[in-house]
Formats: sequence, structure tokens, C-alpha cells
Amino acid sequence: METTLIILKPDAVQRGLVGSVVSRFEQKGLQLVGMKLMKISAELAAEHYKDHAGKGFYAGLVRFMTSEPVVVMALRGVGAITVCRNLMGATFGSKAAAGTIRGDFGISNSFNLVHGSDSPEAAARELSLFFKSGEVLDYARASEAWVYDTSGGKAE
Ligand code: IDP
Ligand code: MG
Repeated sequence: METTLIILKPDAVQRGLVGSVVSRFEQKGLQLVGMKLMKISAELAAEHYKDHAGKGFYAGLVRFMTSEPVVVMALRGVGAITVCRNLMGATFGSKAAAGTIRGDFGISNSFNLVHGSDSPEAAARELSLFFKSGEVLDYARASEAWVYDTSGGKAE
């Protein structure tokens, strides 16, 4: 099982798309293990996006991500990092495939609705930036044995 950080960006909150976007992840079978509405500080945005510092879009990205509230989520599942990236679609809304979150709900390159960690290392780093110890919960899901084939003793 992997746990990944997803951020519903300010455009998703302002456009009233939180429910629709959360539904995509829920319907796939990912388990919601952390969630909150928050405003990202300039310091947190800089730390979160430190790999992008110096790029042409960096200042605008930090301005955007700190402009209005976001919803941060921790999602868990088998291969959750890649599963979520696939659900999100390509970075630019104008290029993202139909059927993906970015492909279905947006057309902008920068206002692309959602962030998702892109590796296990990034997920661990980003989860610890946005969730304090104890805010990501372990709990049994009643539907687990129907989301996964658990007959062999592990989720498949
Ligand atoms: P990702 O979110 O698909 O992982 P990254 O390359 O990590 O894409 O870029 C982080 C974010 O920066 C993107 O989600 C998007 O909001 C913004 N961004 C990336 N490239 C551009 C660009 O060329 N123009 C405007 N914004 C960009
Ligand atoms: Mg990225």
C-alpha cells in the first residue's frame, strides 16, 4: 500500500469542483486517510515546490497556490502514487486526456485543479509537510474486501 499527497488547488475550490474531484479518487477505490481545508503559506509553497525554483512559471505558481484555500488529502491504495497521477492526467489541461480530472474539468496550463506526488520519496516528503503526526489515519474500510481481492491474504 502506498499513501500519496493530493492537493485540490485554489481553482478547484473556487469553481466548486471539490466534490467532483474527490469523487474521482473515491470511485477508483482509493482510501481517504487524511483531509483538510487550509491556506498555504508562502514558506510552505516554497518548500513544497522547491524543485521548481528558478523556472519561469515558479513565481506565478507560488502566487496561485497561496492565493486562496486548498483542500489537501492523503490517499492510500495499491500503487496509489501512479494511480492518482493517471487519474489526474497530463499537466496542462489543454493537453490532458478526456476522462482524466485535468482533461475533464480544466483547460489552463497553470490552473490545473490538482497536485499529486510523483514518487514515493516525494509522497513521504510532501505528506510530512502538509500533515502533522496523527493527522493521517489508519482505519479499516468496510468495503475493502470488495475494492480488492483479499482472498490470497493481501490486497490484489
Ligand atoms: P505536475 O503538477 O503535473 O507534476 P509539474 O511539472 O510538477 O507538473 O509542475 C507543477 C505545477 O506548475 C503544475 O501542476 C502547473 O500548475 C504549473 N506549471 C508547470 N509547468 C507550467 C508551465 O509551463 N506554465 C504554467 N504553469 C506551469
Ligand atoms: Mg510535479
